[in-house]
Amino acid sequence: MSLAIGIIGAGVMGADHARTLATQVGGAKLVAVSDPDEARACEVARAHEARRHHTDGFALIEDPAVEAVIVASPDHTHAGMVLACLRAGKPVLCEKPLAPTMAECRELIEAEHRTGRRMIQVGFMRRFDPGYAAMYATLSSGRLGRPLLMHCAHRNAAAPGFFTPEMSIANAAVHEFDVARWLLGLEAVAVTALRSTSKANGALRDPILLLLEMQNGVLVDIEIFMNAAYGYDIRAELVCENGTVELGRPASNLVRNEGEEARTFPGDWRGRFGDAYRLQLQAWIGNLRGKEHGGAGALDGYVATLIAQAALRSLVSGAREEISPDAFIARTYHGREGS
Ligand code: ISE
Repeated sequence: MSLAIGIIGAGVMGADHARTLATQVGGAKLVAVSDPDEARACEVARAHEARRHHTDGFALIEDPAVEAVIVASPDHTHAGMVLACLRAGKPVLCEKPLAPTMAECRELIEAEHRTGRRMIQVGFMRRFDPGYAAMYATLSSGRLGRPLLMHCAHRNAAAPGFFTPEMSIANAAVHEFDVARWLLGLEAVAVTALRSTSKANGALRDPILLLLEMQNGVLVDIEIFMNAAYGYDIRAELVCENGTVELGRPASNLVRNEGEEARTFPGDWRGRFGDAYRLQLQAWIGNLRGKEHGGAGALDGYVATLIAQAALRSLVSGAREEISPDAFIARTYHGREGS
């Protein structure tokens, strides 16, 4: 029997998840879509033969036809939607960030803890990208020795007009925070945001350079450039004791013409990470069926927001900001309640 999935949000990511789920993932069926814009909800539902649509995400969660939920609504709505899923006993795959504030992330972790099982997966899809997975395997093989540095670049062709410096960090850089923690198996202990000459108009500081200090003295530098103009380009290189490993580019054809040789860049993350989104959805369905396929959990969402908050403080202060995992994590995850 296919699992009946509802998607909250019929914007760029909601529509993309709907398409991937309906056309490339087994064991699940899209049954409902919600969006405050009814025409949009209806269009995405109809395109993938989902029979139900709602204008309210909470109504979709309560819909008896829906067994599990994908949350792809605007970032500030995530916490309320995820909490409602937990209350309704429905597992949820929430787009990143899990929530923009620490208080909301804590509330979600506690609510999940009370259910006694894993209910939340966070959409850090890069963990499923074949390129990052190959980097992980190379590092794990031990042949490169210990990691020393990681270089990351995160470039978008053009940010939407509503993008703020907060979003460059809380919406974009969080992917880098998560993938660095996951690849290196280390936690971040401090972050410094360095200001550069800004290309962007208004308040958006762009590009931003972040320096993450990880445990064991490993350093991670991260360029976030939301208006890089030429295309969507994600880079990563691990520098280790005995060599380096660099993230490959997904196959794109090499065109030779008029004395030039050129490759194309995808316009945005849907083209670049199509495989990762598909594999993430398939793994989530596997998890729901009791087969462990991993993926980021609520604690990973919490830590990404913890680092993002410190990076935002640093962007304002210009100073190095320490990241101290608070007592909350220890209490919740290491059974030290009350100690
Ligand atoms: C966007 O929201 C994403 O999730 C993309 O993966 C990221 O690369 C992009 O910068 C974000 O704006």
